[in-house]
Amino acid sequence: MSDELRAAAALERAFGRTGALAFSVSPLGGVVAVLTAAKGARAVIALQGAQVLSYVPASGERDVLWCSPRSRLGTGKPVRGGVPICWPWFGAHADAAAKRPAHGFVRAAKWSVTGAGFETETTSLTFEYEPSMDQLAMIGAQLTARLRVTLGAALDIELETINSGTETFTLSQALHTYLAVGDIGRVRIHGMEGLTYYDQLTGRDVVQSGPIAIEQETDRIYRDTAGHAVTIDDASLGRSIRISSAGSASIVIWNPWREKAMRLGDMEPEGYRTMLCAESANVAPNNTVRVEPGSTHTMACRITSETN
Ligand code: TA6
Repeated sequence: MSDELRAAAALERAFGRTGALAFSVSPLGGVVAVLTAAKGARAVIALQGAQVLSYVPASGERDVLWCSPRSRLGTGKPVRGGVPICWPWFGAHADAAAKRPAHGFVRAAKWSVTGAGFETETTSLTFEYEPSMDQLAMIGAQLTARLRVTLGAALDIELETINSGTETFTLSQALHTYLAVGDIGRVRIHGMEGLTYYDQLTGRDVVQSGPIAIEQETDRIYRDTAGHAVTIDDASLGRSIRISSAGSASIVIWNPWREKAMRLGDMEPEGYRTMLCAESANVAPNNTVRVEPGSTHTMACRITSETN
């Protein structure tokens, strides 16, 4: 029996619940949890990175999340798709000379399952990540990450940062959500109207006028977005996906477009046409979070989809 099968069997014994929660070895390799909830909603979460890979609502429509067919688990790299967790920093580390991984060090790390919850309408699963001694020394703080995924009429993801040390930590983070769309050219994104974004490609601040259309490589950090939900209208699939956030003051909108998609290597050449990242985040320099000693910060997103 492989290590993965042994691990899946042990988790099944410890947390499994018939008709609600099962553990198996994914076709991508690696152990995954499969959550089902009332009325047939389904989600798949990899232990690696505590990464949600799939979310199919009760309506049975197409998966709301996009996942690259070229991604595999267990390669040391994060799966390109689903909801990678950028923590305890977003993007390139502030100390460029230190050659630290982009988006922190937990996206491809092994998280532990620490709890499961079963309610009439929902199934939830909780994961924890304890940084290594080297990682704690790197960040100069005593932090633990906790992720809770709750599946029901929506997909709820909560990322907690627990500071059990004596030093304040300045946190940046993102739930780097990859959404599945029918054709990026027929998508309009609402909810950011009037907000200012930092354009990562030009280095300029821009005020958003009207809905967002994606017609080229797009890499924007909308700031001070608290209270603003994002709605992605997908004319091609005839559905609207809504992402509301809490404990988040930034929203990142990203599509690599053709040339960057080719350079990424783990994306099919035309893969950019069927995906869009809309990320609940807290991004420097305007929207970092000071996590005081003894405190816990929670960032959450709620993803729903409605067919039109
Ligand atoms: O969230 C947008 C972004 O920061 C882009 O700049 C791009 O780098 C993307 O994340 C993907 O990053 P990754 O490290 O997964 O290739």
